[in-house]
Amino acid sequence: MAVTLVKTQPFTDQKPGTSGLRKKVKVFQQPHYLENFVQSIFDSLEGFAGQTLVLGGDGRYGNREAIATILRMAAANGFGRVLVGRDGLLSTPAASCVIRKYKAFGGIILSASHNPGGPDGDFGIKYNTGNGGPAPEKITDAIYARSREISEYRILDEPAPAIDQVAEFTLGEMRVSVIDPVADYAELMTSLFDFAAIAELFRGGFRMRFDAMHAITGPYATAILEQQLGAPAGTVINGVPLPDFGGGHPDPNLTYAKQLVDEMFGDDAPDFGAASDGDGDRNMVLGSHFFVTPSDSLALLTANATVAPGYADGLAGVARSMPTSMAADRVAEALGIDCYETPTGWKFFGNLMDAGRVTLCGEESFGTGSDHVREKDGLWAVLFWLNILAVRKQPVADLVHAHWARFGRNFYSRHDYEAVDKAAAETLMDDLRGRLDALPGSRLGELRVAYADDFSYTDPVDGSVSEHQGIRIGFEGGDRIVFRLSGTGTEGATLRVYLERYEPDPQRHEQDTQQALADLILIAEQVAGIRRHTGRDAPTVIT
Ligand code: VG1
Ligand code: CO
Repeated sequence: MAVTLVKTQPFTDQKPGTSGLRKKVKVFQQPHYLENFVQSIFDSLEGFAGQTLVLGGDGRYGNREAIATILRMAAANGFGRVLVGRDGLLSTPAASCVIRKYKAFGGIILSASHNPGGPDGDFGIKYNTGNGGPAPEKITDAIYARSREISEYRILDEPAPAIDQVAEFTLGEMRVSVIDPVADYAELMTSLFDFAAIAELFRGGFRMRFDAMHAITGPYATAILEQQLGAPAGTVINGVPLPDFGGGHPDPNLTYAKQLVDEMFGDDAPDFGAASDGDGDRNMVLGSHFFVTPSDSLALLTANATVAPGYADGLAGVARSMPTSMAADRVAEALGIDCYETPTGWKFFGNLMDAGRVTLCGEESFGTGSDHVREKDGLWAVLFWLNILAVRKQPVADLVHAHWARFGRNFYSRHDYEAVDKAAAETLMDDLRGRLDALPGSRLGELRVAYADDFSYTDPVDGSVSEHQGIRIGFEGGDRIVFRLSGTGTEGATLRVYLERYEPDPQRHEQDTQQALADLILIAEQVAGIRRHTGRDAPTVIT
């Protein structure tokens, strides 16, 4: 086996963010850029000689070439076997499923998730550990440290085999198993949900539209919804994954999933609509003329979980990221189960799930999942909703209204200011941080500040501490504003402002969300000086 040791220089910018290393394709195209990061991953791990690595990606521009390179590097670094998705494809949740099922040492996922693709778009890479989940900060910090001092990487002197068919190869001394990207995942889904009941729902004329946004979930959704569950052909739209996602922005929200949203709010709207993102871990759920916020979705799944066979015994607990609305907290309280509040990013849920403390997790950013894998899972959430709809036999809007009537409604919205000047965004955050101590007890608008802090999280399982995870301003009565800078963007900075108001009175549940939050939106502008710092009058995206 001929291994080449390639001399290289460190790059200074390979610090993983909320979910792996994400950069413009152009940055990844620099010679050695990908290789340096992959070698830094391998150099930060111990004990993988002869072990199995899972490899796949969301199919975006550059995926195929990166897969070939990583196969040759895995062989040169001594992995015993790589399980790679056919054509280099694996959705993020499917990769997590495969890592767990085959007890792999870990996995490399090529994805920039909801970020646009194509030559001018983004690329990304992340490492997942043997539990199937994103590497914790201890490992991502080690990878970053290694990337700052790397001087060579190892690569096999042999081309990687074609991986367009399920097959077995050897590459150097390493086994390469090309697997069907959908099969293991689909099997896991059948073990969790009542497929017979969902198939019956479709037989009864229930109409659904699933927008795969030309991203990775197309093949998964077509196989499961149309082929296994019998939904009519055409239920899945934009189902063919394309390297540039058809020029779109594969982020399932009211702005970017426009085709689906137009249909769900149009004449003759289907009963149920859903979409997923670039790598298949996000979901958006809609009823006819009705949008379900991700925070409400988590609360509703928690409240109704036992209708699904995989959750019939009840939930150990539930977790949500800090900026996610507190709707799930009320359900957890009613159910008598624990509710955890973690920083943004799925990596913080892993320990809680591994320790058996939580079953369901969710984020306001269209992410929901459970301990069936260690990633959020878009299609899983959609199947969970279908299972609930099949059992409850009520329209989506009625289910959500009944939920609000019982638990109260958490009006919730996120305002994103994308691609703002990085220094300006950091100054805004620093300014605000500097004034936090003086805020409690003061009045902002008509509201009195109950607390103001920079969120810090101590992992209850391993005691690790993560600081500066978002600025929270909480008001008497439960209203909240949270400010965070995104850790997934690749252009300037993205300021996220999260707004929440709890409304127990069902008479007031029909208000428009932005109206219900209007005074909080004003307060956010006043307290943070968004316009003054960023020059922006309005958010780029409102979800
Ligand atoms: C965003 C979301 C966060 C999510 C992350 C990865 O991070 O806010 O909730 O976990 O994306 O999602 P940030 O740092 O930009 O706010 V995905 O679908 O990219 O894997
Ligand atoms: Co994603």
